[in-house]
Amino acid sequence: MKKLAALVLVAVCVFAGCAFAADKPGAGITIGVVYKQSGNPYFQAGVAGFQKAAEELGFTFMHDGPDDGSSDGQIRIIENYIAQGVDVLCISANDPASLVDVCNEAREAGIKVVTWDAPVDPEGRDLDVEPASAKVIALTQLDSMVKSVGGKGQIAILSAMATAPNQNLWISFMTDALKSGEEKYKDIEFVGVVYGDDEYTKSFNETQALLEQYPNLKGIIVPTTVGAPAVSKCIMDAKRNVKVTGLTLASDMKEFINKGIADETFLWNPTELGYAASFAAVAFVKGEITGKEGESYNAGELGTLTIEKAADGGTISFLNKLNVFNNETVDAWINIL
Ligand code: RAM
Repeated sequence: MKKLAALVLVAVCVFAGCAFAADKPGAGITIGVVYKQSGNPYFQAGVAGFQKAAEELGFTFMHDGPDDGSSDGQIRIIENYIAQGVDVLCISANDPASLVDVCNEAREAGIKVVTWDAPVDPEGRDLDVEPASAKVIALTQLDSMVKSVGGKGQIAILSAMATAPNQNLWISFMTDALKSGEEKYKDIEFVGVVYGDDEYTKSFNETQALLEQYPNLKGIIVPTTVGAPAVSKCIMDAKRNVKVTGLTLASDMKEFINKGIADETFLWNPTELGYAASFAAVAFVKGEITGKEGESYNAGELGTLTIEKAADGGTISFLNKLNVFNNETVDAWINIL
């Protein structure tokens, strides 16, 4: 008898569980997540955000990125998602222009295109979701570097892929500021950008070349989580007095912050970015938003996010969160990022 009661209870729970899942706003929706490359912990943290939102909203999702960080690899993944009939794509692009055609192919098939982290050009997307305004992200790093080098000397940038839309936009705001004639930048000499392609070894080797070419180099801004530990390790091994700042995971940089190679670095929480993109994706499929300026959507724990005009002419919404990692704060972050 007891056994039967237990069985009935299990059956009721399973049934109730299913009914509950079906009631969730994202039930029946499939999201195809595409990121710049596999094996990058930043994107693994982003996927954790999709997972968290999937539990809350009831959608299912697949995720993938090319091993080599190529656009061709991303195009193949997107074509595969189109063939599988996903409802919405959430993409972090390696190249904003080369994904436009395949994204429009998806849109013609009724699939919504939300970009997150690194946008596809406006003509190939419905909405971009970003952590903060590109100008704020750029000038936070530049001003931090200016402070670290005491306002004087040669600085360089080590970026990700040469086509990366997010890094390129940040770099353009930094170089514009350096050319602006503003007092605080007048003794800074910018020597140029090199590309580590979001690969550790390439980033390390490019740093070595920079250090050789510029014996008086004072600092390197690294707006990529993959590049930052490689640049810092190279500087440490070379025993050079060159400062680092940039966008980093706290866990990657603790050692270098503690050693004073970086005074401070920055990042939003990529899990929150994936989480927010999920809510935008579901709102699109449900017809609650169309991606127009002035609309807003519920982003769960992150509150309501509004859609604004983006600098590239498309539309965008921001989390507006940038965390700083320094000797005081880094320990509190290492288990999160
Ligand atoms: C790398 C990627 C990503 C970027 C972060 C800061 O992981 O290039 O796109 O947003 O760094």
